[in-house]
Amino acid sequence: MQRIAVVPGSFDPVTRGHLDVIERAAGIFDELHVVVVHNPDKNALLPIAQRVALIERAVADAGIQGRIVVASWSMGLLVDYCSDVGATVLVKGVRSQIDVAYETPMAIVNRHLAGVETVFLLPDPGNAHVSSSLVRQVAALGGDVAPYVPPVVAEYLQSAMTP
Ligand code: COD
Repeated sequence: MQRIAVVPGSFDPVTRGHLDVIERAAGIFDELHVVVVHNPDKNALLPIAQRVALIERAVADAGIQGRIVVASWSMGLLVDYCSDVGATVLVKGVRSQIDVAYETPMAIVNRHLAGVETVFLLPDPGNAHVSSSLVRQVAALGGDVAPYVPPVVAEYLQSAMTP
């Protein structure tokens, strides 16, 4: 049986922390969907189509594009996307107790709604401090984001933020 999983996120923008989780999840599952979802609790920087394009470039540059589908979802429940593509597992990265507290109710509800299980991966310690919001802040203030994001994202942010 094909094991299909979904890695959802805002990915605004995709970071080295996200890419690490995506790469490790791709090693566990037969097919992986990386899905950009609008998070209404966050002020977005990049349009969703741009986030999708940057993830596609980053996974291609990392040489892990083989069994990875990059998509976006704005049609309702995330578990409906899972059902559309035959995915039975969500993969989330958890960096801290704050992430665990945020993710736990969603994991329970997604299992109740559709029987979709959530698998949590711990971050690589070198990426545990990395977040998209930190990247957005450093970029907005003119700092170097290269240590935190794939090269394609660093190039994009540098050109997009330069007046
Ligand atoms: N290392 C490891 N993991 C990381 C790192 C890092 N450095 N940075 C982020 N992550 C993890 C996050 O913990 C998260 O699991 C994932 O990567 C994505 O992170 P973000 O910040 O890009 O995305 P979020 O947290 O804004 O995404 C939230 C979702 C949109 C995925 C969430 O709100 C969701 O699942 N929504 C579903 C809507 C729905 O169906 N709701 C009803 C039922 S719950």
